[in-house]
Amino acid sequence: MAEEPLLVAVADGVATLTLNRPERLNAFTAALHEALAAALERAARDETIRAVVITGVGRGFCAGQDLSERKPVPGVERRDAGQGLERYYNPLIRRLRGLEKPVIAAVNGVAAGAGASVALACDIVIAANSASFIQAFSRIGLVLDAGSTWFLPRLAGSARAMALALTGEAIPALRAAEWGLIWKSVPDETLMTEVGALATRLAQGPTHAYGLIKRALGRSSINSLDAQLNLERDLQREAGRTDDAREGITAFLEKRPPKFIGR
Ligand code: T3D
Repeated sequence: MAEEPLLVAVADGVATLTLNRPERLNAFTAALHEALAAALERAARDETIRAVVITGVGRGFCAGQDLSERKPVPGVERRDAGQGLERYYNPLIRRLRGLEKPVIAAVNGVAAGAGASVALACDIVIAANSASFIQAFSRIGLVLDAGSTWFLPRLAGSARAMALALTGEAIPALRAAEWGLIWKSVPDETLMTEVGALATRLAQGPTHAYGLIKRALGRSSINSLDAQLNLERDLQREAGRTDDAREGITAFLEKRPPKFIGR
């Protein structure tokens, strides 16, 4: 039987989604996209899942689109390279950003092309020191996609974004952290322990409030300050009505750790 392209494990409120095509540095095929979409939809629906981790098997995190699925055929009309974005990548990035639960990318190795975009679309990115990020698109005559033209300048600034995009140079995890592209870079051997501890902590947190925080920060880059102040007011109203806000404040006043239920 063929190996599953995605391994899914759920424990202690954390869904760990592991891209499993190590011989191709976990490059995306249609089958991998479909498995990942199903796993993220389940994570959105299932109340017992309160945090998601995305990582890869082997020495790569993800090398973007599997180019063997895009082999040009001589004499055949050139394919529509926007089709894969419309069908798979754009819904994936929207799913990651729209999931109202924390998503952590545990970048275990090279993240290239849309693999780098997917990492940057996650809420918190922790990379192994040996990992790297490559805007590989221009190396093969394509344009940055899967959100990279949106994430890169916002995270790294426009000068760095432009140089990374045009040169396709690899940026090591440590520098990516220094530049604010990712949250942090850690020794390879501690990556999964650190990510596991963080994911477990987040899975015990105020999930509903986390979702609202994601929504607010997601809107901040397009909203005026005025609009953002109004949004914060509205979201705070919603957060303030949750069981978790009641518990958080009570626990603080009683000088004990809060016990959040995610609602
Ligand atoms: O059409 C649409 O849907 C548009 C959407 C596009 C989205 C995109 O992501 S476009 C960008 C696609 N990705 C790339 O261009 C990256 C291609 N890979 C590389 O440049 C290199 O593999 C890396 C720089 C990432 C790593 O280099 P290295 O030297 O560490 O590893 P390697 O030897 O190149 O790769 C190991 C194997 O994985 C190798 O296979 P082999 O020779 O052992 O049989 C290699 O061919 C394979 N591999 C790596 N990336 C891909 C891949 N096979 C298919 N597709 C890949 N993307």
